[in-house]
Amino acid sequence: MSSVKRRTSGRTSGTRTLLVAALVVGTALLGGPATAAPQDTLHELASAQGRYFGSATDNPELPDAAYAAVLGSEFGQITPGNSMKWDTTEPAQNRFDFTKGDVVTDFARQHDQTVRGHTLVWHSQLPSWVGQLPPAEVEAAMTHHITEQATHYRGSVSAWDVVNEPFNEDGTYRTSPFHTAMGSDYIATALRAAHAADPEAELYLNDYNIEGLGAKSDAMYALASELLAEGVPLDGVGMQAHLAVQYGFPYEMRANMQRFADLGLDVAVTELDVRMQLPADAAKVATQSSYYQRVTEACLAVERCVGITVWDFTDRYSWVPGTFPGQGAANLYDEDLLPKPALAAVRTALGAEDDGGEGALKVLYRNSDSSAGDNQIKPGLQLVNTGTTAISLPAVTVRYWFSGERGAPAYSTWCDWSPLGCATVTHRVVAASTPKAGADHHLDVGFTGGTLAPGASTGEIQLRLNKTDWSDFDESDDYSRTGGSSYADAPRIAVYMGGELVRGIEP
Ligand code: 9MR
Repeated sequence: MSSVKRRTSGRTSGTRTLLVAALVVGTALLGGPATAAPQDTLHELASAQGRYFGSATDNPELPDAAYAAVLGSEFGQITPGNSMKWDTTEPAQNRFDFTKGDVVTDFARQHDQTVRGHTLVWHSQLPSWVGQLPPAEVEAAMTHHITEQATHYRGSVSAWDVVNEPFNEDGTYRTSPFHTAMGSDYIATALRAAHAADPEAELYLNDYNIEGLGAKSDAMYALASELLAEGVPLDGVGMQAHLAVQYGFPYEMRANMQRFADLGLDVAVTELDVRMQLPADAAKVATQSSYYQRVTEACLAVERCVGITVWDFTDRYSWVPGTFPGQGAANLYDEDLLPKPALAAVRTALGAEDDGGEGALKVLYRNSDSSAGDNQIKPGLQLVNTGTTAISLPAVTVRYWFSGERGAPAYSTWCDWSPLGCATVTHRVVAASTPKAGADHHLDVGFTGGTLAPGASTGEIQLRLNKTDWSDFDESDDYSRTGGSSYADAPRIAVYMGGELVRGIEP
């Protein structure tokens, strides 16, 4: 039985972790304000917890250089969204074509990523010839398909979704050519064929709506128990986790994962996204962030949860709007590849709070301006020292990006109130050196003096800016702005110490 195999992802945060440690030790010895580390990637954060963090991808997306840069750097695992499905790899009987899947495994190799193979046996995206076979020929065709594909990808694919979506919502078996021909035995037959072709690959059953306790996950649990009792090679269960803010969070997700783990199986979150009815608003975005965070926390709480894969990381390439008209905004990054609050929530759940070790600085933001179309921008900021050494405030710059639109290129900036005293707070608008949509200028906030003790906050700094001709802004696309009127984490506001980015994500 291979179910006791335990594999974490290949790539770790080795080099960067050493560098961070050196910086932290160095500053601790000097006793001065700490220098924080460059931001860890999602996969580095997950690796530090013994997990991988991955994303689906697809062949049409890979030529998009900006997209591929994030895919290749932020994630340690990828899953092809379509190119290893039966209709692509064996469109006509015994005519195999692995060209598209090979592009994905090549990308993974170049970026030191593992690949989850998706999927060998599924009722959907199945070429019509399979359904047209006489039932007596389906088993041989299935076994042949699995053997050819799993053999081709030996060494390139670390885990297979061998059977995808075998159940109906009520826990009965879904009708498919495979079930019609072999009954539920097709599942054990498929697992055995995959194991024979690639004994090293982790073999999974994968389904949606099995993240929480319920009839469908009970059915998967009964099936997995039975297969293990019969000695069928099964290593894990994949929980797709296509969630929606309007349907609530899966019931008892952690306990559900744990019961599979207690059988001796690995668990993986394989297709995470959290959609919503459009347009998005602050409440839906907050719910979405909390769902992403809770899924991450559930996985970290279950030792045998090996990792999380998002079903693509950007709204630019989401399957959701095409399948659920009127819904979307389901991913960690928006259509412009800008990070959304959900990304910060995942990072926090993965322990990013400790980024930079001692002396870590956190920025909180609120929008004190209810109008996105008037002639002023009014960010409220607070800095909190979450570390254990004091931070010298003159070393700190906070940067808020916005777009100036047309009008005068000159700006006035104001500090309206701060418990530090506005005389201590410096502020100016600077034209961005590489202007981007929604981010052609930034407000830079600094300090003339002062120290922030461990655990201390600067308190609220009320800032305001306008163009000198008092023409209106269109803040709706401004990179750093959110609509939130209470203080919250602000992943799109950057904090620099001694000129080095220590918090937030630049546009
Ligand atoms: O992301 C895939 C999308 O591009 C396809 O059009 C769709 C067709 O069924 O399949 C999507 O991926 C599915 C995955 O293979 C299985 N779980 C549900 C996913 C979303 O539909």
